[in-house]
Amino acid sequence: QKTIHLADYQPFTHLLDGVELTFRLAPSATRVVARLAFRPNPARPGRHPLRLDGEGLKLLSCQLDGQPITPKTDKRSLTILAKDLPQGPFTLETEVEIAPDANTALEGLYMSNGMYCTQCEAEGFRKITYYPDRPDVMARFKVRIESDLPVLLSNGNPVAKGKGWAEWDDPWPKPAYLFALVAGDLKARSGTFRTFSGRKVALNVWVRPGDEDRCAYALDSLIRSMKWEEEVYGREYDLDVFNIVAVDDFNMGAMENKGLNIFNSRYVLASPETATDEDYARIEAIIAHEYFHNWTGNRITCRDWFQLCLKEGLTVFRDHQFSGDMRSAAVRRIEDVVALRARQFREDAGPLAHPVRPESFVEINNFYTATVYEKGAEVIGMLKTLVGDAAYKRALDLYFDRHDGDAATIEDWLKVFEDATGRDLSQFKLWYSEAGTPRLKVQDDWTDGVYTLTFAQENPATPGQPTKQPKVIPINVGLLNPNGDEVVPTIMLEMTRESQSFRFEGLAARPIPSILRGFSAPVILDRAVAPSERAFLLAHDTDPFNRWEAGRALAKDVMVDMVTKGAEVSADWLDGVAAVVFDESLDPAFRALCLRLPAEDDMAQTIHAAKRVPDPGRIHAARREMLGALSVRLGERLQRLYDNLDDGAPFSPDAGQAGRRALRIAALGLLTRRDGGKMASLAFARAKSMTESIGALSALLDIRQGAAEVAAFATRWVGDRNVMDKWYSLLISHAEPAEAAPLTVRLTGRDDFDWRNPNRFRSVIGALAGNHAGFHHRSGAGYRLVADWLIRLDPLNPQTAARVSTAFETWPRYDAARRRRAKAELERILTTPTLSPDLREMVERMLA
Ligand code: HT7
Ligand code: ZN
Repeated sequence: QKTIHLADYQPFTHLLDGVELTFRLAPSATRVVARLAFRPNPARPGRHPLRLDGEGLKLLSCQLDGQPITPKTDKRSLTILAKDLPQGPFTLETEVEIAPDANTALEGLYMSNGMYCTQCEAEGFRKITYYPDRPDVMARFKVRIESDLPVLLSNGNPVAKGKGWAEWDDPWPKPAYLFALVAGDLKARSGTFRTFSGRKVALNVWVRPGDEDRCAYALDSLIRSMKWEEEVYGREYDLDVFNIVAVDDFNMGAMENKGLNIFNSRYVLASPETATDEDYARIEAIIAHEYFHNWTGNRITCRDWFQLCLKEGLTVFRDHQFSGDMRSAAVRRIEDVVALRARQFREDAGPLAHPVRPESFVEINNFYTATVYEKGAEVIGMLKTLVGDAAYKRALDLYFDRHDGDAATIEDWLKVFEDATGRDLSQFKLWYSEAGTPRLKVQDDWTDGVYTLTFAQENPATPGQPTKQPKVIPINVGLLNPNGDEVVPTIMLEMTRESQSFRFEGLAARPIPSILRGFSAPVILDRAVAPSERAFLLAHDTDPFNRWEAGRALAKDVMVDMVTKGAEVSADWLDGVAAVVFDESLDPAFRALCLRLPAEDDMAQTIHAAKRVPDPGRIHAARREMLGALSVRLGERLQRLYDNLDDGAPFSPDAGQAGRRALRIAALGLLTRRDGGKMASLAFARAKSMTESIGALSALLDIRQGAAEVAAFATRWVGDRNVMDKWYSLLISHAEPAEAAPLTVRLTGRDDFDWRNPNRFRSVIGALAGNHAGFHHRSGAGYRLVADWLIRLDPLNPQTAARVSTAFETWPRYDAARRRRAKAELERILTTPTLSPDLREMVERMLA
């Protein structure tokens, strides 16, 4: 399969003035009639053939301006030669047959539990009909659906319906990737929203019968998202209806199809008994994310797939802002940075590193990555920090005014900021074109009453990019005096050179610096800091992110010393955490975060970045030892904390209650290390919510107890797919290193291990890949098992197989024996006959 390059972009040869689609639905023989009104594109002068994308289609008929023709077709396209095309506008009508019931890749039109649904991003529409399947070809769609199923949905507004049919009209021109169709026996939970200009919008969350009572939170999140976007961005919704549909078989989280968002059911359905607090927060964020795409993605879309970060980075940034406003902004920021480091820093440090705006790809589905999404959002956060809030608002208003209806580029986006602020952003643009996480070395000096901070940036080599240029880095800094008072409140230092110093005068004593407050740039801070200084910041920093960060850095220092030098758990860390955890003036959610230790993969990444070879077994043991020491250090006060955090109030998913539950569960986890599991068993039996059940089960599994509770959980939830996914992944992610692969083998033998379902595959095989010490066990059993399953899934669902294959992206970090084993598995995957281009591209990049 060939590589596509950004530099080769050309507009499409023709423009599309209108699209009329008729679907006659049948599981194994759906007929799709497409009437496409074309005219030559003045941006491509001269005469050109018309080449439409199409894959897996059976062409039944084709007419040009009403005359039957026989176009040239191959496996990927339909072509009409230039000499056979009129020089002006013309209409092409095709009829094709497709088989949604045989579509296991879940791309195009497919079936999930008897329901028809679509997934067209990025290039799925070509599996539905012949079409110029690229985001810069935008058109108005009219859709007719014929089926006996009771609910027939598509994009836009409903225009008419009768027995066995329905018609939809979308007044907003859109690219084909935003097309959607759903047909099924569905029930809705409905509401309404009045936009600020007075438009009444009917809202529906469609689910399988029986699930209606689990949609309230999704609907409420949607209404809050609509209101927030009006208030904060001044943007309102633009159709009469907004439909959300939950499906069980879905490759990703959700999809922002115009007026008809389709969701993985795990990000819609929630009740206190079935969803954890984390699920609630994620549902709120994903509902908001998809809704926000209506402006950032749909009204203004991408010119080509290289510009994916234009819609994804901005929409993630906006959903982070929204979640911060709905919940504690500080806690959300910490959680977002934890996720960024776990996924994006990991990607950026390995063979799959690529720029936020890649310059080439084989399979675009492989570029829906943490770099495009999360680093893309961080880049926008930096832009906002650099220009300030008021200028950001002006720039966004200009962006919406100038580009509404466009298929835009990163150049368009940056130009808007340049025009709104007068700044030159050519150096800033490097954040889009250069991969890798910059390392920021910091030194400080106190001489003659002048405090100087000197920063040096290192931009590491990444695949295909051996050398880099200095980037613009906004560094938010505050200074504290030795009493813990803030003597210099947060200021932004704008670093533009490879090395740069900033002076602070007028201070009475050498200050303690709080650097990179709020994580103002996605960089690795490299500064040798004494444990006492980290403990000081953990106790006093007024910036909540950096306060947490001080504790995290201290924990990492301790763990690195334990793993590499056999050191003991440090008292500085234990005392610092104890002070925060029992400080009643602090938000419980924040205290819970301070109790959480760095993940094992994060530790391996940290050790590798320090140019050492991580040992997964030792990291696992050190982490466990730290938890044991913490449990002893926090002592009896932990019990009081645990008891006092239960106020007996009825369940609410709000952030306040969720924070108290998080702290209570963290306390339970530590108490369980000392009581052999008595309290956790009791907590499991009395649990009033899924958060509490999972919290108690995790505590038990961590001390290798809980067999009865594990069985009881499975008996109770055996018929509930989403809850059983939690059960599978909980068991595997808590398995001991040597046990993880054998346990996975046993669980894959269960009748309900439906590996064709992406959620189930991820909750089992993905969970093994996420059990750091288990996946990287020196036996190689983890590598082998994951590779076996990737090979098995790939022919059915290449997208999900390719995504899960990133489990191997860190293989170069480890010792020679592990590297040899992992590499052998990757090479074995490559020898598989009929390997998909998706998985091949990933494996080849990982081996390069
Ligand atoms: N924009 C959506 C991306 C997406 C997707 C991409 C490839 C394959 C399947 C997919 N499902 C959804 C989701 C989003 O970012 O909002
Ligand atoms: Zn998105």
